[in-house]
Amino acid sequence: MHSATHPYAGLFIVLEGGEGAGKTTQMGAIATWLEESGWLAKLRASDIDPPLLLTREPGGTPLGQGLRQLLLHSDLEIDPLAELLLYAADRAQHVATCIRPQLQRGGIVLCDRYTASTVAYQGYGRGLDLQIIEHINRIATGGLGADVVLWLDLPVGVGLARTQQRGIADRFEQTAVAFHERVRQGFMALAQQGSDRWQRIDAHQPLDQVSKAIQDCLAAHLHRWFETLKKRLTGGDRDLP
Ligand code: Z5A
Repeated sequence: MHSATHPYAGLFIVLEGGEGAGKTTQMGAIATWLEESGWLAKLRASDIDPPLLLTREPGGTPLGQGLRQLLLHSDLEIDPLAELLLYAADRAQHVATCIRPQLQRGGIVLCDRYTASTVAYQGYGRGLDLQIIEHINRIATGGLGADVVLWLDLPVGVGLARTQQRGIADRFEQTAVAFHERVRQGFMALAQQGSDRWQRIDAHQPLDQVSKAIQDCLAAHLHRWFETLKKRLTGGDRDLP
């Protein structure tokens, strides 16, 4: 499971999904659960500091915050290819300055959206060539993939109704429902590729049930990963497979 996605000692967890799926809410719940169930204390005891990095795309770095503002909240017209490259620039900076260093330290990264969002939104949503997207994703990440992808799935109408209650809509929330249906199909297609790293979570349930499903899934990964981490730390080897 672990060595196929990146060579580092840390654990890379990504939340994916359409609008209003509950990713931001569940990021907070996962962080609380990791603290309360003692996982972060175990990492601190192994001198991993910080034990957990909570981050997101776009906008996980100072450069990314500027790009996020342009991408989601400006009135500028953005061509789909330019949009793809701006997400790639955000990701390249994020991987280089935040994600990779945290994984090299042996810590956990919990990230709201990553490469699958580009496939779903720019590929299935905007209709850009999927091979080009895969290539650009590989360039931006240097091939660094997530260990666990939690896909929070729910009907498009339910997710959009949740976000509409918030008031001001961003660039994507103003887009037609058909676009969001294609995005969901994109996530579905990725999930159906059969990777054991992907886990579909039914996000159309009460909050605590979604949290419980996520915890059940993560617990198994965390136990396996921590056993490997301990061996690597004993061998003084955080960076190599
Ligand atoms: N994008 C892209 O096109 N290409 C890329 O490569 C990347 C991103 C990386 C990021 O915006 C946008 O960038 C995104 C895709 C595009 N599209 N948009 N918009 P963002 O980060 O601001 O938006 P988001 O990721 O979609 O976040 P969101 O709309 O806030 O959704 P969420 O984080 O998944 O949901 P939430 O904020 O946790 O919950 C939404 C509301 O629902 C909130 O009031 C909750 O209290 C409520 N909620 C949550 N869970 C439940 C349950 N279980 N029951 C009832 N109510 C719930």
